[in-house]
Amino acid sequence: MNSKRGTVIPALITPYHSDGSINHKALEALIDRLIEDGVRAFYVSGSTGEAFLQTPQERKAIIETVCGHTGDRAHVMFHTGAISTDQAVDMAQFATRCGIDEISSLAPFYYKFTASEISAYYQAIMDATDKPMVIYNIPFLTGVSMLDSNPELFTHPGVSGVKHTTSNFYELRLMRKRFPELTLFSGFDEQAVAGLSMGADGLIGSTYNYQAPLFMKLAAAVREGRSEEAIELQDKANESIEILLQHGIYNSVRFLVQKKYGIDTGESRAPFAPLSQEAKTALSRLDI
Ligand code: MN9
Repeated sequence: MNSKRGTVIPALITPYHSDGSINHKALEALIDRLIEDGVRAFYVSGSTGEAFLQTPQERKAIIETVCGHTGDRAHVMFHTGAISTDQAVDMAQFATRCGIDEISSLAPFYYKFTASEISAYYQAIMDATDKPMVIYNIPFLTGVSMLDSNPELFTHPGVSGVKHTTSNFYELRLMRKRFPELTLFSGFDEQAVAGLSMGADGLIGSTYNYQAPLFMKLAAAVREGRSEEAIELQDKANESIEILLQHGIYNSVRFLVQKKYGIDTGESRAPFAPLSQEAKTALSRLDI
């Protein structure tokens, strides 16, 4: 069902140079290593890419690099989400010209936009591109549960799927039943078995930057009904996730990408804090 994208989709990190500028070469190296490890799709410029700490120009430069470098080796999903409709539309148009395969967006956030304002925001993006829309449902950060606020979008002909980053698996199940044609992605890596068991077709997340092959095995185990093995693999994956949730997700993911692939990923921009020595020690001990 999910063959062109594969099942495990890294939400790509953004490597930085020590001066804070984007390290496009390191990004290309990471893409190559992940493709070698069996990845067939990337989610670009999302939470894990730290898009909200970047300028629109930087986000455009990133998608240009990703599309240019992957060519036809992988399916590219670009997250264009922003508070401003105009900015989201402008980036979506640019990314479309770069050759992305799908567009995605979270709900505009911070101000409590009404359901009709959110609907108009998605409509404007879909009007600006011919690429299918993957709704990014992340209620704990946007304050909006998309199925509650904008059910009409789920049957919109421009919508191809949902990235569901919440632990509400009942809601995921409802989406599976009501919208069988949509491709559903589970967003919390530490709960991947639950997401896949409740109807997700695939996984999009931060830790697939360094542990995609482990999750490919986990997804196969769920698919083939080997539930004990799937849970064991989840426990194994969660050894690192437990540490990163405690010490800072994105700098920990950078550290583990560097450890696994030897790629210089730099540090997340402020206000994210650098990793503590304690975190580095704990992460160094991991067997990934
Ligand atoms: O979208 C990611 N969510 C955020 C996916 O970055 C907010 C996840 O992959 C989490 O980083 C991960 C740790 O909670 O599951």
